[in-house]
Amino acid sequence: APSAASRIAVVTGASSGIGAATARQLAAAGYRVVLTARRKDRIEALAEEIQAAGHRATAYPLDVTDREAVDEFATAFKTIGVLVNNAGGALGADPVATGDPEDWRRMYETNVLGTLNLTQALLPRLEASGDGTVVVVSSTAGHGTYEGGAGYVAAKHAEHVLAETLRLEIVGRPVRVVEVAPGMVRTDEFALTRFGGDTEKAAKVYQGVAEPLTADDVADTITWAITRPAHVNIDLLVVRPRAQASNTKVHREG
Ligand code: 8X3
Repeated sequence: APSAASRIAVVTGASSGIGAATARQLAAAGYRVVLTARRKDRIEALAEEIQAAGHRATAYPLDVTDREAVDEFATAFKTIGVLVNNAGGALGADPVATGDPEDWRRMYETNVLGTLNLTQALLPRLEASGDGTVVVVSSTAGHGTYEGGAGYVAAKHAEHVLAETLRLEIVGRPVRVVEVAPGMVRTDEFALTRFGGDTEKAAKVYQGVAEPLTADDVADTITWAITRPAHVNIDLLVVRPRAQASNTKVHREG
């Protein structure tokens, strides 16, 4: 069980997918989870669900790209045990030659600056807990590229660099920096958001793949890394479905 001082776990992007699954699992592991996302109704419903299961959860509507709001959010806590930087996602899958700069900008803002905002604002509280953990949910796109992926891949590489650099800079202080890099995960919204709500394009992402990862598979991994003893820092976990050997080598049936 987590120590008294490090009981709060903040999860961004907790309204769906990996964030929601991680919030459920951390709550079950004994953390008081603070759910953040823009969609108030979603996180409030999830907080109620977690409470009904006998665990502690609160919802706090937050846009991770709004630095003022993030700083205001931070003032609500004296100490925080865990920050899971999960908010983000992909927009578009166009080649560099024709990609929409607005998509690139938004991906950089949510994935990279969102992670920077929360990490900067909460780092003093994580340190004050005496045993803090920052998790960066990056992607296999943070570790290799693929055609049509450049905007997202660039943002995810930046998140990887943020995690690696932060770990160097704070060594000796009581905060771990963990990066979890998932490959193909089938969630309700990731592919749909990427393709602007186009269900056909979204379905193609997973077509013929016997078993992509689920949000719970990734949440398991995140929760495992967080619940290691305080002196054990899991730097990087790359997790893919068995049917995916690399960003571009995916086994499809039929
Ligand atoms: C998601 C993995 O392959 O769609 O982060 O970029 S991929």
